[in-house]
Amino acid sequence: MANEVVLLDCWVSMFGMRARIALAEKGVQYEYSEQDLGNKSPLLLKMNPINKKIPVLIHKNKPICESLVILQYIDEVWNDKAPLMPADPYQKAQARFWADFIDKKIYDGGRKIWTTKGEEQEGAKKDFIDNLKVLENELGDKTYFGGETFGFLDVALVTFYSWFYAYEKLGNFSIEAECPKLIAWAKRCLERESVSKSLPASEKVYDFVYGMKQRMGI
Ligand code: GS8
Repeated sequence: MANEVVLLDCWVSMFGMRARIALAEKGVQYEYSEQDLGNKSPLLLKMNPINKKIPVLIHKNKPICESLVILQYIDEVWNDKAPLMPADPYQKAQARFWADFIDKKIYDGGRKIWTTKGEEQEGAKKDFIDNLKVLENELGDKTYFGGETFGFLDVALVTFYSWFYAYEKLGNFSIEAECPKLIAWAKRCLERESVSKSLPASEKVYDFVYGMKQRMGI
């Protein structure tokens, strides 16, 4: 592998976007390698034989898997600028707790919205909004989740924003009407080049999800 840093990724993945944002925040040059998840490459299978999922960060030929692990690795290796993790152990624990909440509730919750219909979908939308409100409450009146500086939890959550339009359109509801402060935070994050350049256009994500829904026969 010619490049010291390679990211195995897929453009529409909110997990892959996390790694992209972190690398951009740190100013790390890397090779972006788009993966076909319908036909996994020998490189992906070799680098992530356990989960066989993207993203995988390959640094000096060694793989790092799982987006939250990747974020922490990037933060520790390129520690000369843009710290992502709070320094305080308690704040660090809190950030990890909420990132885990996002992975468990927001990812699965969002998926439920576009894979169900009728009463099930209504329930999925309610749960999703309830969980976003929990996060909005955690944000409070702060600029970012960690306070004044953009950090780990902002990276972990903001990538879902690129999927919100698809959830809204396919679920026929408005996230902004329910969680205005969270949307204002997401827009604040998007003012950063690291974020705006790492997130695909919402319409493109919608087209992708719509296509997937059709392929799945939903
Ligand atoms: C999730 C990665 C994931 O779901 C992380 O990195 O944080 N917990 C992991 N990757 C998906 C694409 S995004 O939905 C993936 O690679 N799927 C391929 C498959 O499941 O076969």
